[in-house]
Amino acid sequence: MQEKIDKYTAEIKAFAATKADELEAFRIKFLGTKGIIKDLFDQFKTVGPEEKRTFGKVLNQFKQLAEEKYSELKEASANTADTATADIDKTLPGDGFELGSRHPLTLVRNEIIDVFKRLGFVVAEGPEIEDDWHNFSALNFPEEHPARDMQDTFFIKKNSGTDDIALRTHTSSVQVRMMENGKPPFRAIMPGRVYRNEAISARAHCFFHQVEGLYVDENVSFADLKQTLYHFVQELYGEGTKVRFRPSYFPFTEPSAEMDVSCTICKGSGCNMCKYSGWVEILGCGMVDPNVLENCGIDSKKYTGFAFGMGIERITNLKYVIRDLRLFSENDVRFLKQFQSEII
Ligand code: 2NL
Repeated sequence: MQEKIDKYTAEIKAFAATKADELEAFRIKFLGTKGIIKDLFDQFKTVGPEEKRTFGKVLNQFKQLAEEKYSELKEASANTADTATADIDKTLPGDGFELGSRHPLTLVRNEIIDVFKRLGFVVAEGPEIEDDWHNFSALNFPEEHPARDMQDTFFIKKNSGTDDIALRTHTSSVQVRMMENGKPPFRAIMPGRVYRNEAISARAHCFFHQVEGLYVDENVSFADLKQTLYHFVQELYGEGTKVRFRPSYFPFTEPSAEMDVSCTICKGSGCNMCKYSGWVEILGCGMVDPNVLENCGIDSKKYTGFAFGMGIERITNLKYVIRDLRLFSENDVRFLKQFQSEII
């Protein structure tokens, strides 16, 4: 018995497994229910009292040695691991993760919305697929108006003129729906995507984004329009930005105007953003044509209103000096990640 113990003690001391299956074989051989230690203890039961005294201690020490060896190797293998994880260099820095960023059009749209919200305007949205009435007829477009033409409008269904279904060409259709379904006063802005059947280039796209605004109440005047839009420009481009109004024409407003701001890049001294004029056009506006109010069921003798519309792309180009409209829809991350990241 002593001989066996000596032999196994040497074997245990020399054992240095690194693989999990070798370690498991060790456990089964020495510590298993049919293992060597169990066997030795069984033999121990049969020896005389004299031998029991000497072997009792030796056997317990032997058992302890085997158990200690096993737990020591088990712990070591858990730390270094014996499989593929052994190849991982834990001193390397972890993978970073990048935050996304807001699309520049979203940033500018939100800025525009915020200014008007502070003035008490609400935000309204509507469908991108519209019927002729909401996109054209209610807005005083004559039957033969060129804007209805196939070249400008994406028609989904050509029925009989007034029954046509098309992608909306402006968000004015949302204002028509609002006026038809409610009662004045109205004070709302309508952001959204609109579509025009145009060839894509640096300066034109088949879709773009608009914010339109509408204010209808008793005694609303052109002075209210001018003051509201002047305030908007001070908020958006900073105090001291100049504005000027030029007469214009839209079927749905009378009188109509276009509004320019002093060039935000060169402050009016002349640069290629403003084509050396010192002024940049940013929106169209006017007093809502009485015909439009009547078409929407509003008494044009009692109520007047102003409306305006602007392209978000144009405002964004001016703010960030972007010269190619295609950048907005190509989703090139090198372009997108230059804008404010999302802060959660
Ligand atoms: C532009 C010009 C404009 C409007 C939009 C409007 C809507 C209703 C009644 C009257 Cl329901 N007007 N909207 C008015 C003037 C100009 O947009 O250049 N947009 C990009």
